[in-house]
Amino acid sequence: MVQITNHMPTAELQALDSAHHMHPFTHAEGLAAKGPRVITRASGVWLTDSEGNRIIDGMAGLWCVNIGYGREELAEVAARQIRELPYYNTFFQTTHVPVIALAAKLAELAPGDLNHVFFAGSGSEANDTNIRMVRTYWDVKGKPGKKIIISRKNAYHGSSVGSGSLGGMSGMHAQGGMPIPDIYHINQPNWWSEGGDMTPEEFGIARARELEEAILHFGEDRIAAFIAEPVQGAGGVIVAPDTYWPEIQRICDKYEILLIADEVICGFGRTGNWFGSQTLNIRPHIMTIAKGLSSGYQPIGGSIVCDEVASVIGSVEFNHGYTYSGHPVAAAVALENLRILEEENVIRHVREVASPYLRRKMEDLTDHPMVGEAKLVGLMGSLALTPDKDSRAKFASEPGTVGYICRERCFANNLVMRHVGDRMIISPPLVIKPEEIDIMFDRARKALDEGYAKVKAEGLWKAAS
Ligand code: PXG
Repeated sequence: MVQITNHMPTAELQALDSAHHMHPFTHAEGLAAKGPRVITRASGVWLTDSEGNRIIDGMAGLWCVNIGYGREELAEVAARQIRELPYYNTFFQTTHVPVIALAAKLAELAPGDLNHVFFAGSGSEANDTNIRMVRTYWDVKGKPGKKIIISRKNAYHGSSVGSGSLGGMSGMHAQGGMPIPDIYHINQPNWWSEGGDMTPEEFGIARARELEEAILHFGEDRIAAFIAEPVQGAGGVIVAPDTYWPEIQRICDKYEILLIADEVICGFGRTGNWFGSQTLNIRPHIMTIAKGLSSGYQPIGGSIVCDEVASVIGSVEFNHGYTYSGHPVAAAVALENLRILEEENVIRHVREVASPYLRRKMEDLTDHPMVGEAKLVGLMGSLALTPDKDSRAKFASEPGTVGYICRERCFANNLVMRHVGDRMIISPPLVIKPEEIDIMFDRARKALDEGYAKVKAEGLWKAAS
């Protein structure tokens, strides 16, 4: 077999990649024509590619590398665990020390009586667990009619058939027979794009009331749960108006339904607290976790479940689980990651240093002709691009055209900053320092200037009518 290494020429790696590797959410022919960037190593907030470029990672990988790259301690823990016990399952009346320790630590960190953890290999798997768990909960409680899970348009909850159905991404639903039955989507609290003439406060209430309307429409006896991200991530870092979550909480309290907070992105410090539910004052029955749980060093996810739901589920045999539920190496690495987040006060750094600094830099950027709203919670931010700030106009071009141009300019300037439609997304490792935020924003401004010039040159500086 040919030895494939970091030292092969980029073009050869790209050719092999195109020949054999199917990428997620990718138009393969387009990528093959262009060639993917080959990332070879990383340290702190910096990536290196096969051409030797140093790229600043404004996305923490995929919203997950919270403690930054290259932490030796995690490598040590993984190696030690592989030597001691690389794998054992948690199915047949067995357990092991890493999974016990991680579950106990999560119960300590999670708010309220969220004291029980069902592990999975990813956020998608965890949300599939949640679908089965909440429906089983109501079955056991003698209310089998309660099956419908209410979610939101433009939410992201994963890519498996179940979690992709919970998500509200129309492009995903168009492929492969989704959504599954008994999932219903209400509108998202995206004031900038959908708020019309309402104030953000009015709009927040109006969008929250859609939950109540849906409950009344189907009947409380048919609704199992409501699921939402505290701050929508993949949908474009949509921060709900201040009035939204209190109203959602009121509605969930009033009717007998379970509240699932999908903390896959918001969890583990991203919003300036351990969980987004704490930042937004939400009291969920179940939290979905993944990503920052291990800072992405190992694939691991799970559901943190409240006493009541765990006790009802515990009264029957719950026929559910994954080979890698509570994988010992992933659990040990996650535990070490939590130790670092805690002992190095990373979340306090987010709240007191990095987030206020990033906020100033983002607000400075709103003087750019293309940048409308700047939104930030903790270290999760977005910039809305618009041809007319006053009217919050959309571009006349296909949504995402301008965002893509700007993302390409970021990439060319060795900055990873993504676009979702015509919003630019920022979600750096939580350990980012002010001087690194400066570098990120020097590059971002340059990229936006170049993007703006290109948008004008291509005749795209036009508002939709
Ligand atoms: N819930 C939320 C809130 C997520 O953001 C998942 C669940 C699914 O997790 P897994 O581990 O199965 O991927 C996610 C994942 C993007 C992007 O383009 C975001 C995610 C995944 C892939 C791409 O922003 N989030």
